[in-house]
Amino acid sequence: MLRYMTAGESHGEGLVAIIDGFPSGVAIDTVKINRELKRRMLGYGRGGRMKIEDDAVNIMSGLRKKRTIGGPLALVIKNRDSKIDFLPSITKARPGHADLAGALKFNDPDIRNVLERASARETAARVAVGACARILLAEFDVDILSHVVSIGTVMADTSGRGKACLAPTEFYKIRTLAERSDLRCVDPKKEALMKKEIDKAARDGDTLGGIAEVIVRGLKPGLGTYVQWDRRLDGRLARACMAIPAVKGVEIGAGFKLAGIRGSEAHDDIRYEKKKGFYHGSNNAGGLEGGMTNGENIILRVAMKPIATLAKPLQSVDIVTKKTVRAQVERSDTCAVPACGVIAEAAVSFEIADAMVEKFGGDSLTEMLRNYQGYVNQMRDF
Ligand code: EPS
Repeated sequence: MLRYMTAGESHGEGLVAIIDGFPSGVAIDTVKINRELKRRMLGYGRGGRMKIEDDAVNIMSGLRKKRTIGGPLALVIKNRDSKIDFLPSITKARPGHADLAGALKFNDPDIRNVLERASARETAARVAVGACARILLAEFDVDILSHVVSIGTVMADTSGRGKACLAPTEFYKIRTLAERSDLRCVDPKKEALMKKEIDKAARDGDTLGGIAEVIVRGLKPGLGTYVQWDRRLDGRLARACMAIPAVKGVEIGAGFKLAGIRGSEAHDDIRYEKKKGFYHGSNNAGGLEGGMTNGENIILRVAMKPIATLAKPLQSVDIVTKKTVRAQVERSDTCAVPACGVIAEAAVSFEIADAMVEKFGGDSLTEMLRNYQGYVNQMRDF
């Protein structure tokens, strides 16, 4: 199966990821990976670090003549800001960050050693991994987008979502609008209000969270499985997205709303047309039923809490002197919800690629495509 690990500190030499189990024969264009890395760096409300870095990947293994050969892919992203050994110690724990629990866990009174690895900088490596997964998924016409649904109290107008299945044209329209927007938001009026809210939070020395939505199209039914709890794709996606720094909630399809409506309203009726095959009349399930894809778009939302580093810091304790202090102030972002959406795209891409490898065999792309086509034919003749 596909798996990966990352290494690296926020101000160390760089970030490293190793992907194991990637099929052979896939053309990997680093331009595509770098494009994803750049998307992660963007967004209104980002801090000073993003002006310093120019994230780009170097692939050190697993490729020959720009094609995968079946061995592990080793990805390296260099940090420009790499002064880790010269940074001062920190003892004033920031509420909401890993600082206090990390210092206690690793028995280390210098929070610097905690935050260097706990920093969301590590997500650059996850995005590079997700970009490789995305290149694999493109071979099967699977496509993925994210857009920002809310920042603070400002909600974009996404009414109608879930009522009907997204037509491909609508998918690409959402993507075009999101890519054009500073906040990855498809609603320009609400985007303007979101920017105002971010400006106000910055003036107040405060931070803001929000919600980003990921949509995946082009999926066949039957990825993932209900036969064992830990192989359910909904659970795998939720875990991967919940593991993004600052994410406190993951919702699939109509999610929490489903708890308050009747079954007759909640479930997506099943239809059949010779040309289309089986499909659903709506998509409250967010493309997942019984822990498997059901052939509709996957729709998933991540709720990001406000960034924990505040310019006007909260009350805390100095972990060495035990005195009441104001928390450490570090360079940080006012709002990183657009980046969180891009990271969620990467997390989702990886989990879906893993499920594809699981279903269609992962040694070579040729084998996967043959098995995929066989499955498509099997469903056509069902
Ligand atoms: C980030 C890099 C970090 C932060 C931010 C995200 O760099 P630095 O600490 O040098 O400014 O800007 O991390 C956090 C907000 C956090 O809480 O960890 C990045 O590359 O995304």
